[in-house]
Amino acid sequence: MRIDLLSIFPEFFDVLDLSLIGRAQQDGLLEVNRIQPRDFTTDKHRTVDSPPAGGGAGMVMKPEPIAQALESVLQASGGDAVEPHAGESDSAADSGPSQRPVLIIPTPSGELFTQRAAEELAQRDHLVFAAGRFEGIDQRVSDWAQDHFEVRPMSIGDYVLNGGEAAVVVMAEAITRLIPGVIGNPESLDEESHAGDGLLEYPVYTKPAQWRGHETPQILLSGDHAKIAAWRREQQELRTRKGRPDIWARHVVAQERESR
Ligand code: 6GU
Repeated sequence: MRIDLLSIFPEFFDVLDLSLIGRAQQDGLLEVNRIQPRDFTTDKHRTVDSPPAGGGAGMVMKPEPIAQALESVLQASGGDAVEPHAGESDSAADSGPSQRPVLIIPTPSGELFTQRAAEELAQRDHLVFAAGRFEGIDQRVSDWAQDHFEVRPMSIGDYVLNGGEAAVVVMAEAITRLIPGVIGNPESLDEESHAGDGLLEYPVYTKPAQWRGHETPQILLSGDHAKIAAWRREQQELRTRKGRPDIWARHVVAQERESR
């Protein structure tokens, strides 16, 4: 997978060089590029923002530096993609319908980024994230980009960040860990919260069995794998019902549909 990250603070993404995602890059499973929109400005001050049309607070990211940064991405990833919809006929034979890169625009007004979205995006081979600061990016970038990308405005939750960068780090981590080979033990992916049937994870314990007056549940020390599995399932249901009634309600509806 190739990931391009556009931001006026490209150093924000240095955390993606650590740990599992850093290793995935070293192993060639993942290529991460950072692009500075200021490199595509022509004025002395390398201006990327401008006051909002129609008035109002704050500043808006100007369209041209971001569009040029995105064009540089298209050129670097096979120049023909710069032509709108190019290659749809000739690449259909070898790789199915041609896939434009996905352009994810982090914004609190976007579609909610969920584990389902992460699973879907982990199948793609080219993701581009364009993080805006200030009050966001001129809407025409998104309109223009439709000809070259599959454009997905996405939000990571109902709260407001100062810019899209932290959201990009969250989404990039959730997506890239699903790429085969990035995680050593892929079985751990099936059991965790929001995977599979969407229930929250069960609580986990390790040695010692007695710790500061708190005990590991006896059943986990019993060696009875069927009982352990049943106990874990019960814990998942309890946690979900109590902590995330919204997920529990959806789960109950899905179960009823299955049993009909
Ligand atoms: Cl994706 N961006 C910003 N700026 N704030 C957010 C967000 C994204 N998701 C939730 N809040």
